[in-house]
Amino acid sequence: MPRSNIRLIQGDITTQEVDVIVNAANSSLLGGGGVDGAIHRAGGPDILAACERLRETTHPDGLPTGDAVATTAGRLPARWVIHTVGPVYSTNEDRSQLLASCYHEALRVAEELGAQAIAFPAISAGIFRWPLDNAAKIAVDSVEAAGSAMSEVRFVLFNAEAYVAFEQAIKGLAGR
Ligand code: AR6
Repeated sequence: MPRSNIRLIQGDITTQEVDVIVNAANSSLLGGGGVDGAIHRAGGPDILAACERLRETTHPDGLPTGDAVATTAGRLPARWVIHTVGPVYSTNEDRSQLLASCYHEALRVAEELGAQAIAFPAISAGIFRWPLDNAAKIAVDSVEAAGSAMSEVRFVLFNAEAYVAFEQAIKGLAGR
């Protein structure tokens, strides 16, 4: 049976009232489109300022794919944004482990912060072109495998198609 701490929501991740929201960022940490753009717009300039400080201090070369790092959430209802960098989808190379690592690392950093509830978008499933059904399966399997003690792991899906893909992935867990 899947762990009961996984919850699916269709909506906008920037409005979620959780301790941590996860950003599908890029290695520069300096913003972009998709959910990254939405988080910086809604959260205001403090998030970018914190990312710039990371680039000047601990992350001069940027954030490697599959890693995660926390900043303030600025004006968002969450307390922290955890930025992670998903892999660009490739048909030549299996990058599934890097995508799984985004979920594991984000959960690890969230637990270090003492977070109880975290919200994830469908990392890599937009501009980075990962096929949705497979991105959903990797996301759900990774969270399940992490066995996080967090009270809630919420996937916030932007449209009905993504919601259904995650619903199917959870059914896949239940069938095992
Ligand atoms: N709330 C929840 N999900 C969203 C939102 C939102 N407000 N906006 C988009 N999504 P993407 P990636 C969904 O492209 O594929 C950026 O430029 C979207 O429908 O945001 O990891 C970064 O800087 C899709 O299902 O992230 C990187 O350069 C999912 O979020 C690059 O895009 C992820 O889509 C990262 O690409």
